[in-house]
Amino acid sequence: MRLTVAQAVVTFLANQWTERDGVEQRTVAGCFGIFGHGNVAGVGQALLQAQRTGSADMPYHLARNEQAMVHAAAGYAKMKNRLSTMACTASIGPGSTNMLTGAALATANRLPVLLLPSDIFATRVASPVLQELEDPRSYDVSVNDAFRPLSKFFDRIWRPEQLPSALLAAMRVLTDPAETGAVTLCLPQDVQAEAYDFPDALFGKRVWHVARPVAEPAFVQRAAEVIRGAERPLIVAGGGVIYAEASAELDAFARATGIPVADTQAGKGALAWDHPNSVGGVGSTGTPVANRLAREADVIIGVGTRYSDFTTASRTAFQDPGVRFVNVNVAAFDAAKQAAFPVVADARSGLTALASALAGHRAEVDFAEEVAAWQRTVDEAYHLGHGPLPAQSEVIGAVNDACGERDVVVQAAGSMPGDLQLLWRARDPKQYQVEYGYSCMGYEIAGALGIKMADPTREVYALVGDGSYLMMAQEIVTAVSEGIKLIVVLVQNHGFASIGALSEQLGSQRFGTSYRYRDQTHGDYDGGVLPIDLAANAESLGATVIRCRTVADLTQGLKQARAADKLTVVHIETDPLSPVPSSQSWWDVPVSEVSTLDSTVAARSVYERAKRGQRDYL
Ligand SMILES: Cc1ncc(C[n+]2csc(CCOP(=O)(O)OP(=O)(O)O)c2C)c(N)n1
Ligand SMILES: [Mg+2]
Repeated sequence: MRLTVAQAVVTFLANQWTERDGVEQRTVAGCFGIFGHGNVAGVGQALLQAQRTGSADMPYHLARNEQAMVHAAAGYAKMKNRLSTMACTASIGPGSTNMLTGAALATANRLPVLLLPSDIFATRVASPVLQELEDPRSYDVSVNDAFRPLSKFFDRIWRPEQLPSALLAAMRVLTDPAETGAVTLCLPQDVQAEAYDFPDALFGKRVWHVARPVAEPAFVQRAAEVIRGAERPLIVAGGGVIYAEASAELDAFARATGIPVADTQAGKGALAWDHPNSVGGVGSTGTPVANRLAREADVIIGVGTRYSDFTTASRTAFQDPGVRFVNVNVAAFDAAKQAAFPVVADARSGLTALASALAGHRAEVDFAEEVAAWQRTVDEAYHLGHGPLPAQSEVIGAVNDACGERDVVVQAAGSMPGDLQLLWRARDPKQYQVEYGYSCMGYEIAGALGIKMADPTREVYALVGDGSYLMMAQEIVTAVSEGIKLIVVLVQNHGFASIGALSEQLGSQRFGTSYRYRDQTHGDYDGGVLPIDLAANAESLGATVIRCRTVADLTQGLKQARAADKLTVVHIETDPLSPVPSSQSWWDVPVSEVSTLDSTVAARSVYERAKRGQRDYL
């Protein structure tokens, strides 16, 4: 088939399917993009031709920022349990490098995204071309080489002959749950438009079967022995449980063994908040119940978790001197963490195997009363009656109350991920969509867009801080133009509540963390509040905006937003200093060892004391 390289890419992608448990879906369901001279006549022409002639089904979605479109693709993939994603085409130079942060986010979170950055001329006839960064050491280096460390597969198509093997490798990595992440195929702008006689077989329907790898029986037996010997075991449920759709197996395992289940940011919702074995988040932003159990546990059963520092409270969460780990993970890399007894398996097959190896075994761990007491604390935080401005915990409570069983909440950075991890009551495995692998400010609206595209049957609430909003709100325009309804809850607290609190705790006196006028006498940002109106800003982008002052207004506003049929922003101002219940945990953020500031010296001594609790889990 004589096609251009770009036409071949589009035709190929339209014929790739992913299958798991007998269900097939498109591996790459569509393409986000922003055109420039690097892709308008290559990939752009191919997408146009596909649409006009019906030769390939590859819907195109014009984004407003390349970083954001990768976030949308990542959100899409996360919502689809990594079984389907989107491609992203960008022009050469800045259009492509704008995708770097998105690539890192996808890979950090182990989410598949297919990136198609445009690249410099393969022929070099007119080099340097517009937006080419010349490297005097070599002509085959371009800015796109920056994608290499961020990608799980990277290739550059210098010649059309290279395309088939690159495409197959790209699909293999995208659909492998242990390997997946950002996959980057760089497309030089001249090669995109170059024709070649591609083999017909490249364009037939191809199905990528997603495995549920089964654990080695000997490894299951060893792990089961360790769990049988445990007196105070604790399960840590990570994102892998949700991606493997293993909630039913986790539920059965927990009920049969009586072992409490804590969750990570990616794993929240694996069990509903009111499941008899649920003890909430574990680690730096976990519940005091889960953290008490973690402190005393002699065996931790990590399922589908990569043990970020938030989960381990920077390796202070698990304090039993002999604590051992059993890790069920599809990736050997993660299964081996904390010198664990590894069970390299899909969460569903791994839990099933462990459950049968443990038949009849029960651990007697007591936590029900503590959980009940903790839930009273959550109720109080939801209804604090804080004034004059409401507390963030009340906003979270109001959104939680407004949410139906299947509604989705999206967040990524600021003080909200921690507060949500602590306080959110998840009722469905796909309800809690907090991106906390890369915790990227600006992910929220863009990610929510992809999440809603992945499942239009659910209401999607993007909770956005003012810092995140100012970084990346422009996909409101994309959502408006695509007719995609989102509910954006815009939480205005005039700066970084999160980093402000952290700064104060670490002796840095909230330096440079509030959005205020610079005071002309001492130079800090502690002058008056800035005359900005983010609600008006959202309105100017085409959103319907509801301005709320009180929690009662918010409840009313959320009801209205839920009933609306277009993107609605619910705006509320909160008190950045409002209290949140304590996690009774820690996070390692090093404080200056020497300082002439009393605040730093004091924080350093607190830091050194906390640091002594750090374990090596060897
Ligand atoms: C892209 C990016 N830059 C910087 C950070 C570091 N950071 C984490 S939270 C935060 C402030 C977030 O402010 P806002 O969205 O208003 O949330 P708040 O802390 O007020 O809840 C910053 C700067 C980040 N996570 N992502
Ligand atoms: Mg803020």
